Amino acid sequence: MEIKEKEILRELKKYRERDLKYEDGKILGSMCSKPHPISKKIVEMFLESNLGDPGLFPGTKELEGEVIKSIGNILNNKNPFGYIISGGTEANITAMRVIKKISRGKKGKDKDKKANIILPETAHFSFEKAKDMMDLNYISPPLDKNYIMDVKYLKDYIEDKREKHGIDGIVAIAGCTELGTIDNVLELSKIAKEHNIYIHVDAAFGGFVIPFLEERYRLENYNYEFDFSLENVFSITIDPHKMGLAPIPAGGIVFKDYSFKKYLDVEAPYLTDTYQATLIGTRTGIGVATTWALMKLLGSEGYREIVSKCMDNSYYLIKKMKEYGFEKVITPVLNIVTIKDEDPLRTSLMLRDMGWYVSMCRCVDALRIIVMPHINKEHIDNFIEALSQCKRD
Ligand code: EBR
Repeated sequence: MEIKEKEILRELKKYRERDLKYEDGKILGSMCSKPHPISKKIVEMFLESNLGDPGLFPGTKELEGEVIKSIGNILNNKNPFGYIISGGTEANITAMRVIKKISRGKKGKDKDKKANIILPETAHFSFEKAKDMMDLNYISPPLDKNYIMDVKYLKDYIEDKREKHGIDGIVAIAGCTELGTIDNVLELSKIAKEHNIYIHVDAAFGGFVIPFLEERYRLENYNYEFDFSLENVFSITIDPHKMGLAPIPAGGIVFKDYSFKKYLDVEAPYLTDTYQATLIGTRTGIGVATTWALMKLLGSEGYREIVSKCMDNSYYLIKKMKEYGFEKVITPVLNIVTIKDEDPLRTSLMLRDMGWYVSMCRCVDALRIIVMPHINKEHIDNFIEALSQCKRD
């Protein structure tokens, strides 16, 4: 038996060795990073936990409540309600489910009408999945010169009499996947308040960055506000498995308060709880425990240090780009750097042949580099050399 086990593990190792490693510094397009080392022990400790049946795991369930409280704290919410789930995709789908349910209630006899939701062009593709499942109608206003939703256009659109009663939700992004930009949630909140519209903020990436962004990295005249202190922000996606350094799976969905639970609950007669609200039934408590531990261990100060290092390296990359004659699309808002490129697909494939993994923007011809905690200045030096070699070839 023992020999068999050893053989199996050896076999597995061979597969695992073919994977890229974050510490090699070649993964430049990922929003995940090497999990914090404390995670290993916690994964083992919580291996069999299942929050799909919380009555059997009351300790883990209590931890989830505490984590949501801590996350609520960084999002300016004293009474948060939510879950640590599989990731940003599940979180966004969950929020769309709530908007759809509320809109059905409002539409009364027209309840089969689609929910109309304003969503930026640059929104993550998880919203496409929600649309397929729930038959939603998305309206995408143009982007302004800062690559965020054009608020003026949106205001006019909503105030247009024909549309006035038809908008059920607005999705704003705080840390856009492509460029790291933040929608002007402050202005959106004013419009939403006036017209009684639900705002969901997708801060899957930015949620563990913006609250810890030091003043010196904040751009002038840029609006960084995105949380529950703004009226009509009713839900926020915030993923510990991105900049929170937790291992996958650890996504987060947080609502303004407990009253939103009723839109999610389904009866679950054979569980220890009468209702289940999460999309996924059987779910591990590992994300809850690791997030709880990391928030305690690192605290605001620890996260601030991590974010500052990433921002510092982002500006270092910008400096190197300048030296080598590469242009940025925008000054980085968060730790995402964009490099203008006439043929980003070709360049990214060339880079891949040289062992570098970068990704591309959709809304502009550019490469995008996510300067995650596993990236250091030496990696950046080597990358810039490789990029300039691509351009010489
Ligand atoms: C990027 C996920 C990613 C992770 C990509 C690792 C490449 C990697 N983004 O190697 C936003 C703003 C996102 C996002 C994912 C999701 C979905 C939602 N919103 O379900 O955890 O940037 O993948 O998050 P997920």
